[in-house]
Amino acid sequence: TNTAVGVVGAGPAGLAVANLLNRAGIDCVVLERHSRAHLEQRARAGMLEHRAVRMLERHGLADRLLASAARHDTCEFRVEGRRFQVSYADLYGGRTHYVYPQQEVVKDLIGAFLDGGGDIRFEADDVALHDLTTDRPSLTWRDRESGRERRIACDFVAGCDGFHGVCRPSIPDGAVLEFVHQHGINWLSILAEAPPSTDCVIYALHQDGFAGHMLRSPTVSRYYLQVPVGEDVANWPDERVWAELHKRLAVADGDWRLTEGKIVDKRVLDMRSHVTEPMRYGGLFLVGDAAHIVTPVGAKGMNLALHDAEVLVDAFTAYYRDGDDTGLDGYSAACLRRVWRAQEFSQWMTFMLHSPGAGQGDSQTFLGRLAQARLDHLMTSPAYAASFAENYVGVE
Ligand code: RFL
Repeated sequence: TNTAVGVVGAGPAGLAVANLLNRAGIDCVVLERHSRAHLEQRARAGMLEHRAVRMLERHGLADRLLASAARHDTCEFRVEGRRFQVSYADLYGGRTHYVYPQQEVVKDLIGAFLDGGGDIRFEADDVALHDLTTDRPSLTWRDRESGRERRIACDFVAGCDGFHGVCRPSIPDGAVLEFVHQHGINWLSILAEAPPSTDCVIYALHQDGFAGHMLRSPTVSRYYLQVPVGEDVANWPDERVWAELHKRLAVADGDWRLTEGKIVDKRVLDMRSHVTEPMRYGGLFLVGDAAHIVTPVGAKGMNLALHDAEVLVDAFTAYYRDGDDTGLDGYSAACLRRVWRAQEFSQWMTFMLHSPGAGQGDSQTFLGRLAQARLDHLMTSPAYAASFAENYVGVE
């Protein structure tokens, strides 16, 4: 078989590429390691920027999202029990976040693609990329059910298989630059079957470390706790998680209460950043997490993936319609501009919310005081808050 674009990975990036290609009348085949059922219940991100939602809407992919997502216009900071809210939508032309779990985005995109006659091969094992620097790259894989080896030739490959995928490692050593940064911070990430105890995201600074309360749905919430680097999740039985959340999120006055629930997922996240430059090697275009990882602090990952997908499909459309390859040549630079902006903002926010020695007996540091000064600036300066709002809800 042949196709125009071979897409590896059916996360937000790969599914957005596939749907937009389908709508542009460009043939593609998607290869995905996991089953459809697995993808449709894999909980990860949950905050979509105004811009990402408008993009999905333009392509007729946002009906269910617009009918059911909560819109968010405010976030709250807590500093040692004091509360402060930033109404970021008011500071950025009324643009809001949409709270809609990633697995729902994935479910909608799989449904729309298959309804439109799209071709996804789930449970594709041992995907391999070949002849990327020729005009006829190809993909091979083994179909899990039948055990049969398959091959497809294509004009281009869209590498949308996330950070641990096979596409980026298919690029020979030295052919691209890799920028890597470890932020020296770990989070315990917790997903619980608990209704939200807040109507906006809470970022709390405490001498024992950062705590966050994110929203996902009326019955599920996500929480984060800063933990020592290299922490073992076994050190965090559920009772300790709740005790720590109660303590770090507590307010000095008022009657705020944290509602507990059944913890369904608990894992340690290492705050790291990674950028591959350029996001292209021959006929392979890297899209989303396959090309770049940002820390989850600013909630940018899924939004960047959707932006890359749109830029890439615009470029493919110009190529197939007019024979114009300037968009393909400019793909990497166009995406990286937004990627680096998101990296800078995420690093800015990471630094503001984490005293470097917090919880490790060393909260009185120079960098800790700088982080406090940054937060104080945000709380007192409308001009600074407007700049935060633009970055947080996403530059247009
Ligand atoms: P994905 O979602 O990882 O999808 C990659 C797909 O490729 C498949 N795959 C393969 N298929 C075939 N062969 C192989 N060899 C393959 N290897 C992998 C995988 O099964 C998968 O289906 O990457 P994509 O599409 O680039 O999307 C990126 C987002 O998933 C990611 O950036 C976000 O989840 C990051 N993120 C957040 N982003 C936001 O915008 N807002 C948030 O609030 C937010 N919160 C988060 C997050 C990520 C988190 N974790 C778990 C890392 C919260 C958390 C806890």
